[in-house]
Amino acid sequence: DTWRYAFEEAMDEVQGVFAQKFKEEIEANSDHEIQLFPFGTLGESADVMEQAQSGILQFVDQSPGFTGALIPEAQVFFVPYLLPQDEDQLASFFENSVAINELFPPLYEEQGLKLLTMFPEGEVMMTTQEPVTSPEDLNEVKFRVMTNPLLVGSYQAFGATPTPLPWGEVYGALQTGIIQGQENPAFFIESTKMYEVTDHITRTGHNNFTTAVMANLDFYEGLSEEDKTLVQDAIDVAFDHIIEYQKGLTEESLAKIKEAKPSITITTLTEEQRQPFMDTADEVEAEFLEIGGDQAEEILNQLKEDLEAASGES
Ligand code: 6CS
Repeated sequence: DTWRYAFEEAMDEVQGVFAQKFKEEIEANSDHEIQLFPFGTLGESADVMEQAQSGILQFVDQSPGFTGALIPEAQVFFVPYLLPQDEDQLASFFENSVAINELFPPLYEEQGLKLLTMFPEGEVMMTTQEPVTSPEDLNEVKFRVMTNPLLVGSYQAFGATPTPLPWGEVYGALQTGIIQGQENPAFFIESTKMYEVTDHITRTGHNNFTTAVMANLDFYEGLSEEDKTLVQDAIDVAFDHIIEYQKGLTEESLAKIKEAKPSITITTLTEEQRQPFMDTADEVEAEFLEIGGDQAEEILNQLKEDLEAASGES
């Protein structure tokens, strides 16, 4: 039989590399086949999620940037400066987190989804048409964010005018001036040529992109024990692969951007310049506790504990 797996990126982008590894493992170890659907083949993230919930798709990769609209607790990933940038610490956190491995799965199940894994996709950077060194520089800047209420709140706190849009509209909106900025990891800024329609990259260090791989719950529960193990093992192999694959990717991607567009500026904000952005974290955290669902507080506290544990291990 054939299992359908959709993701929000192209085949050679991070989610695609993960999906290809998953497919390779499943097909090498069983008679099942995986059919991959990259971004653009089945609609926007919101459309794809409906297909996964209804069982048209067996697997889906969707980041909390979109799932946060469905599962309010998943918005926790948009409290600024919560996640570290250290790659080893992040990998250990995602692998061992009690919040991710125990608290989130029942919340995804309520939406008909079996949460299989979450993994990091890299440091999130702002790309804008004017330079940004302080929140004042974001004043009046229409800044595209994923359709996640807390991410909207976070950019409001940063002083920008957040504009939630599905991914497919971002390039055109920057080109026509409807928006003047967006955020994403370096590999994605490079592969989707965001540098063609923005002139400045700013490393504020406020987040690392998180994504999640899920199965349709009824499909997953209908699998034999053997197939469940097959799926879990393939997820574990793909997780290790994607962590390894991303080593050095941020710097390589920035170098490619600089080569393609020498006039682009890439600015890493100093601790002092970051401070006013960091100062918004408490306010955004408070907003999360308001809008993050019944388990917001439990998830936030557990996540902080898990991060603390991961910082000790790496
Ligand atoms: O900004 C976005 O919407 C997209 N960013 C990434 C890194 N992956 C998929 C997502 O749709």
